[in-house]
Amino acid sequence: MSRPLPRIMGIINVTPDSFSDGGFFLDPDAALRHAEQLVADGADLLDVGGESTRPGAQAVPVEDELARVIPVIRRLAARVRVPVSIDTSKAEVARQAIDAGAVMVNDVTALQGDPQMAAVVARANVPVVLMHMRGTPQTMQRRPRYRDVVQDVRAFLRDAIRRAERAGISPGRILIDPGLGFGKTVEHNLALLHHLDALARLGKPVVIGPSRKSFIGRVLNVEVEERLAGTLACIAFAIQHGASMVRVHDVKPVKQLLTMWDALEHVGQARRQRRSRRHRAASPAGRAS
Ligand code: HH2
Repeated sequence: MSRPLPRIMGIINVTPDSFSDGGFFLDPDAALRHAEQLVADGADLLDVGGESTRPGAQAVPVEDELARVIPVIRRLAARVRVPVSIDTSKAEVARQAIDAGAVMVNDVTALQGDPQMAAVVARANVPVVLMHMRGTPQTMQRRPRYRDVVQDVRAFLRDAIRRAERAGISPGRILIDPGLGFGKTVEHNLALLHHLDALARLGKPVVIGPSRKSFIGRVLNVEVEERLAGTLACIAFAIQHGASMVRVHDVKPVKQLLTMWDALEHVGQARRQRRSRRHRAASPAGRAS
């Protein structure tokens, strides 16, 4: 049986300092034009963020984050036909974003960054992405160490799911994410992708965000603008290992990858079905029926 194809979450960074597209979409009109392009390219949903979480990024005051994301979310909710998610770890930003039309919360702190976040999500009854991060963006890349990265991240996400459900978030509204690049070495990121099935067995849809990240740059020895092929390889690998959603900057090539993948899956499935029909017809039991 083939799995459904992952959904494509297109990234809209309304920030001056994101690691790969900082400053491009600060103006709400530019953000809207970019969003429309991502939807035309095949995005199934859009993730709007107003605070960079790149290693070493400084925290943004709540008023600044609101001023960046709320006008954009309002416009997107009125103008684009796909759901909009808010990428924030602040409860007040999530609350106002939901009021402005966001229908999902993507929290890189897995509800631990703000004590009010779980209640905001539970009350609004919207889906939430719980992501693993070690430390904070300021500290996370200082000598990251794990006993066993896959088991440690799995245990963190299992506990995060329990906390979310205890806070009243509906079990069917929870997604999980290993947090590629968040407090991980190159080897940690590769191991998490390689063993994604172990996270998928927690029973929640798995989101992954490898897009243009530095572990790809380190493996291929390329700068940020040359990481598309590496991103696509991560996504192709993750599809086979249980990813349900991919968070990406370059929607068009990812959509092409998924469409091609689907065509290949279907041809294999149709061939298997034909062979098993022939096999049944040729067997004595099959002939008798
Ligand atoms: N990665 C980033 C931000 N948010 N959310 C989830 N669920 N998973 C991720 O892997 C993830 C995320 C970092 O990427 P980007 O938004 O492009 O950069 P920046 O944080 O510098 O804005």
